[in-house]
This record gives sequence, structure tokens and C-alpha cells, in this order.
Amino acid sequence: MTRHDSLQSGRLPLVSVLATGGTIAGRSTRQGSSANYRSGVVSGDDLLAAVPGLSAAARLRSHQVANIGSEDMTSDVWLDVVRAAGRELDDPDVAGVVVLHGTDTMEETAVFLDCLLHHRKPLVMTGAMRPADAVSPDGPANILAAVQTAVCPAASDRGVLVVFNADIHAARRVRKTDSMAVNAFSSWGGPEGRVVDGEPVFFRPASSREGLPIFSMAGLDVLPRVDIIYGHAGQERGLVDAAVAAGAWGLVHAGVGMGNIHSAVRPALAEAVAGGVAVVCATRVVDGPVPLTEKIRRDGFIAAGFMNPAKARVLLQLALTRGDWTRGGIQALFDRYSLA
Ligand code: DAS
Repeated sequence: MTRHDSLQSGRLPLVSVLATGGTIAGRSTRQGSSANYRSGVVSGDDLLAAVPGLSAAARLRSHQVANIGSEDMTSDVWLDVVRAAGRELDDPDVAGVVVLHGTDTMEETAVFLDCLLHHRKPLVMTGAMRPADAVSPDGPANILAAVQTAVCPAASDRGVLVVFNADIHAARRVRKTDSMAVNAFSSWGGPEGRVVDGEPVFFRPASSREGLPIFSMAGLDVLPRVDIIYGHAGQERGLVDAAVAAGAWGLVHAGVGMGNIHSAVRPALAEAVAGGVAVVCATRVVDGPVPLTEKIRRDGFIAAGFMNPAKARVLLQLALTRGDWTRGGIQALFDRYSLA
């Protein structure tokens, strides 16, 4: 039911809120501090009750899927969230879904949901940088803007969105770029839009989601192990060897610059590929892509494009759940998803 339908029927649209914890649900452990707090303490219901004006934006129902700091996110919680979100989006009475989530790994969960859900209705994630009992908490305004976006017809067909500090971001482009400020998120290529005085305004039309790497939830119970190796001056091969010995199916190398790899480490990654491990070359640099260079192709690696290491890891985990994966097939997924 869209807002238009709802207004015609005289009822506000219904938004389903899935709460998972985070700072937004946190309480300070030292009065007045926004750095000393416990995440995931306040319930979703209590968070919604604390937002002035929320009941004028939508009817709400909420489910507590988890109550954790998102630094503790696991693939089991991801699976719980994606199943709950899928159920809610399938309900014809629900206009849109809002997921309350810690900011630390929000971009990873956003990609996970974006790749598995193929509903046209909006799914909007939000959180907060300050705990619920801070002097000036940012959670209430973020929740209100997220709900306003979830009932907005123009937010449909855009995949998973992250609404934060009034900006509207697309899952595949958003990343956390400030560890403490309330405008913690930015997108390469700029945000999709902004919530202006309660009205979501989009700066570009919804792009076609056709051909995006939408994976199936059917039979998805476990995600394969994929580790991230961080590139740096003086790097040695030991961590690559240890990850392979620990059973990694895939590795994401957060290289320097354009995804470059220390010559002491490259042979270890090439050996991993020869042993059946998928290796994705990403970059530790905040902006800019890793293109498919001759060197990357020659060693059998995959170029991450615009996917940062954390998001590349999620995409690789999902790609490896397909038993018949090939290097070329995974490269095609990265190209389509990161450039769409
Ligand atoms: N406590 C962290 C988390 O849950 C930070 C936050 O939410 O802002 O991700």
C-alpha cells in the first residue's frame, strides 16, 4: 500500500520496523559521554515511542530481531534479518520496511540485503552515532526520516537505502566515513537524495536493477568463510597463508593505491588461487575503483571495482555460495554490482 493509496483510504501506510541494536539503542555508561556507552540496550518499541511526530508519518509495527552492537554482527543475524525483512515486504499491508542497525557494519548488512531482496517496496536502514540518552541524540531524527522515506513512492525500485543525517544513500555506494560525527556516511558519486523537511527528494531517477547480482535465499543457511587481508608497507605473506590454512574459501586483499599488492604477498595470493581460493583485489583507499588490470587478470584474481573491502567480502561470500562459481562469473558480478 503506497502513501497515496493510504491517504485515499483514510489510513496512514504501515511501516514495519526491524530493530537489531546499535548505538541508536545504546545507553551512556558515563553521563554526557557519546563515546562511553553500551550498544543494543533499548528496545525497538521504546525507540519508536521516543520520536516526536512519528505517528503522523505512518502506522508502525516493530520486531526485535536482535539487540547487539553491529561490531558483533554475524552471518546468523544477517540471515534472521533478511528472512524477517522478506516476510514483512511480502505482506501486502506493509508499505515499506525500516531496519534499525548499528552504524559500524551497516554498509555490509545493506549490501547483504540488497543482494538478496528483490522487492520493489522501499527498505530503509538507519541508526545513530549517539546513544539514546545522549544530550542531543541523532536517533529520533534519523528514525523519522527513514520512516518518511519508507512510505515515499519515489523510494521504490531503488534497492536498499540508508537514510542518515537526512541524506539518502544507495546500499552499493554508501560507506561510513567518519568514526564519530553525526554525518557519518557518504557515498561515492554522491547520495541518492535528501529528506527535506519531511519529504524525500531524489536527485536521480531509480536506475534499473535488472541483471544485478540478486542471489536466492532458498537454501541459504551458512555463508562461506572469507577473510580480509590489509595491505601495508613491510607486509609479509604470513596472514594470507594463515587464512588459507584456517579454511578461507575466499580472500579480499585491501591493497594499497589502485589495489596494488606487495611483492612479498602476491605469490601467496597466487598460490591460494591455484588451491581453489577466490581472491578479490580491493583497495584500502577510501575513494576510487580497482580496475581489472593485466596483472590482476594474469594471477587469476578478481577486481573489486568500486566495492570497498568490507562490501567486497559480502559480495564474495554470496558469490561463493553458488557451487559452480568461476573467476569470470564472479568478476562479472562485481562489475555489474559496483557499476550499476
Ligand atoms: N555501536 C556501534 C554499532 O553498533 C556504533 C554505532 O551504532 O554507531 O555499530
